[in-house]
Amino acid sequence: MSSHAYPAVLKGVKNEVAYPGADDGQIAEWLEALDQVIDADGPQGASQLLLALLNRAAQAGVGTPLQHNTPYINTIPPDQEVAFPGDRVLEQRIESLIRYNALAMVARANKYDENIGGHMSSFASLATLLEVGFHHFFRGSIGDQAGDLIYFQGHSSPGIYARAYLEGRLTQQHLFNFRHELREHPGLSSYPHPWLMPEFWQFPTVSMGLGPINAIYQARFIKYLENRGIVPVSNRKVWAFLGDGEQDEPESRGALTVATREGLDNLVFVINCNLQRLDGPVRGNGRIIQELEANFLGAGWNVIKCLWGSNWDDLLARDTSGLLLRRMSECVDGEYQAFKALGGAYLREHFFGKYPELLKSVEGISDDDLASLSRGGHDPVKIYNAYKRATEHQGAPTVILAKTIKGYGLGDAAEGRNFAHNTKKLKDEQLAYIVKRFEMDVPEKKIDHLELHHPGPESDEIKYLKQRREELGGYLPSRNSHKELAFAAPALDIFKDVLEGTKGRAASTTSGFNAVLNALLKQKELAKYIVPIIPDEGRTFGMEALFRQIGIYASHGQLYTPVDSNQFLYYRESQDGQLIEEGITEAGSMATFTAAGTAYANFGVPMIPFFVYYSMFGFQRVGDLAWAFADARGKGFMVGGTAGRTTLLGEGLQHEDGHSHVLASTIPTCAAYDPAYAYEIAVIIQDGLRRMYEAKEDLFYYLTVYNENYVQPPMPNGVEPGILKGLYRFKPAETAEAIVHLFGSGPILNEAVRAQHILKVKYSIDADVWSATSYSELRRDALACERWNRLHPAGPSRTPYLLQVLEGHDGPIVAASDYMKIMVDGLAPWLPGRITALGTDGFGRSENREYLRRHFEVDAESITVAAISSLAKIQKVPLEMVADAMADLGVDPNKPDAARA
Ligand SMILES: Cc1ncc(C[n+]2csc(CCOP(=O)(O)OP(=O)(O)O)c2C)c(N)n1
Ligand SMILES: [Mg+2]
Repeated sequence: MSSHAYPAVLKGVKNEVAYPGADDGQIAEWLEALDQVIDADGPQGASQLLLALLNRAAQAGVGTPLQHNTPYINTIPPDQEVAFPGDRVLEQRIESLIRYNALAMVARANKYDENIGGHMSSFASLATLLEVGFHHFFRGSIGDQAGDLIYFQGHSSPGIYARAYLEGRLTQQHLFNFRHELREHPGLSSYPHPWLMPEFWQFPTVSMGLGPINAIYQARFIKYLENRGIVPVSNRKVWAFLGDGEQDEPESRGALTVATREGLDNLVFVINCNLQRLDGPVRGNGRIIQELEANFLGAGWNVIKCLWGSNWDDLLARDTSGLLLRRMSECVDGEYQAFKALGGAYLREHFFGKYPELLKSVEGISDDDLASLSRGGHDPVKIYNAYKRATEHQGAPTVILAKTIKGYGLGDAAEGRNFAHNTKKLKDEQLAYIVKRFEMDVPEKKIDHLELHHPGPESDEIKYLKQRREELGGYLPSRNSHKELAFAAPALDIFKDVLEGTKGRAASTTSGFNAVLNALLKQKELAKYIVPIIPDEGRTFGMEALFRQIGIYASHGQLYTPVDSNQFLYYRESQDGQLIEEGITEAGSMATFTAAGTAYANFGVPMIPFFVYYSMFGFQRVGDLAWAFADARGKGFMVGGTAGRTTLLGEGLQHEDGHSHVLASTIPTCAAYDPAYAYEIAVIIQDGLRRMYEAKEDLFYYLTVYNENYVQPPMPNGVEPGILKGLYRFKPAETAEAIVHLFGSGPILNEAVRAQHILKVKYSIDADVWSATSYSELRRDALACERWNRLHPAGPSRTPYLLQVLEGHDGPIVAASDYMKIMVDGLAPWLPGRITALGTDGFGRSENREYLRRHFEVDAESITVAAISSLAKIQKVPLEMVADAMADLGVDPNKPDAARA
């Protein structure tokens, strides 16, 4: 007799994949032989035999049938389970308390503040999956032990708060103020937001799909830090609790093979397969668990299905006909949802009733007992075993597909119902139902008033819960902002070469940026913290010297002799490589940027990421990841290369970026700069390091760098504050007081300088040229001053930097950049009627810079005409001069408007 868990199932199932005309007898013989091997040698031996058979078939030219699904039962058979090590009774009581408090918190919030929101059903399905982790697996950071990093399903936050309340980390007041963040006693944020609760939440997850991709790259980043010797090797895990509906996001599944390629056995995904998303079933007509299994197996993950609770074990063991397994496998998720929602009698009739023999097998079981047949994700024994296997698995990441019920325990009103997701209020009797259902001991008065229930610090439950967490290293989630961790920013003069300019040689700001990066890489203390991240375009940005110099990170080292090994700058991959060549994935690069940019909090090491990419494929491509980066209080530099709609020549509409600065300006902690010259970059990066890592401000930077070559001038004296604040006078009119001012950003500053010359030589007009390094910083400062003045009308009033620096410089302003006009227009309220914006609104074209700049009217000639036109408007020059200048400079007044072309 086999010692295996589901022998009857294995032996009884007919061969459903047989081809027409297959010899049933022959197949039966083979199956029997296999059964014997399983009996004799166990699953390991059988698995070897199957592999050998597949190899033989392949040698004989037989196309081997690929099957990326296992039967619809638990991956771990009962006889391979270990005993549950905890006190099940106490753990159940603790879980019930958490369920109760989470519900009371959300219901209370909605009772007193209609539509304030909150979710009940997601956590209800996730509770046991989390609790087994909290009691037995999730390690905190303590002493030498590196804690686990946990990505919680965002909308399960009520349960996490309820647990922290039992732990004594959050007070009743906190929970009463759930979703009341702006009151006298600020409460709890809706979802995991480190920005809002910096000592608590570590990872923003609620935007579907960001948790999974960030978790994968986080696990990879741990290996990177370990391989580079920056943190000690540990067995800390990254856990990601995810929704089954969430798996439809491309970010959820798009990076699965990264995890196998990198051998991330420090990563565990737990997918809460409650078969539902917000509106209805995830795959009403199919089986999401089987779909995910195939997907993850195909990507090389270790897949553990945890589908059925222990009370199915016996039924499965008795399934001599194989009909139960067949029935389990053939039902679609829409049916499973109904089986749970509609009760035991329905289950009997529609599930077991499909086959008379199957129906017979449950004859002696009451409807109530049928209804209580549980799912794997609600059974601590099954979950414990799945987690144990997952954490012991080596060489590959693990996904646990846990079958659960949305709204579990909430009763008929929510369990498995399509509207479960939006259940926020409880009917009067519902909380009482839950108390009864989970056999809790909560005073009726508390239930009636939606009061929380804490059994007191001396209760068995709280003592047990605290002891478990103590043994595992402390409470989670917990974010350590490492406020004590800081380093002194290097002095500006380490960038001496850059500050001196290129002395007549033409070079781009991209190469200026590279020079800055190189100078940083020469800093003894700081160099090791730098993490350059590139999604494949390193050569485009002239960064290939770094390949050899600091090496490309490769977890396996370099297993081949690179084709260019005879060259000095060969493609050097190494296990301790510093540069991350992410491949063509901006989302993946952004996830690495996030892991690196928050390493100061998660690992206590102040990593300094530089994410260098094609600016067009930045914010508009991965904007939500950038938003989450800011929420996570990420630090670092995003560097948008090949910037500028007219500066990136030839590439056309999909490549030429004229709006990433608009998008960058929407992120509150992003300081965005559009520098014209290399010395500006040096000043911005030096100050960025000071602010982020010395002064410990939570912000990050966006810089655009361009590929146009021109002479990089030396830094004029005393311009540093202006560079940082966003504007300084770069080249004053030479002979007389200027009557018009030209602002320029990026390479368009050179066009302004050329316009200054044309204005003087051809029209005897004196103009000042200003470098506008950041319209968004100028506007933020002006808005802050205006707000202050509005709220403090009695004064003294504050003057925006913009007006301070323009003091005494009257006359119209023409502001031109390679970005949209709206950047400039943001300053209009403080310069009424004074400023004309020239920018690159509209779709790009494949052309050279000369034509592109004329098309978008940001070339010197267009700037000149705009300057004369604005002077004519205030009668400083005769009106005819405008038409004359247009004719003279070849600016066609009837040409199409680029904004709409
Ligand atoms: C990118 C994004 N789109 C939409 C939403 C809104 N939303 C919140 S929860 C949810 C359903 C989640 O379903 P699932 O992942 O299955 O989680 P469950 O609650 O069932 O555990 C949706 C669509 C979101 N949070 N993020
Ligand atoms: Mg779901």
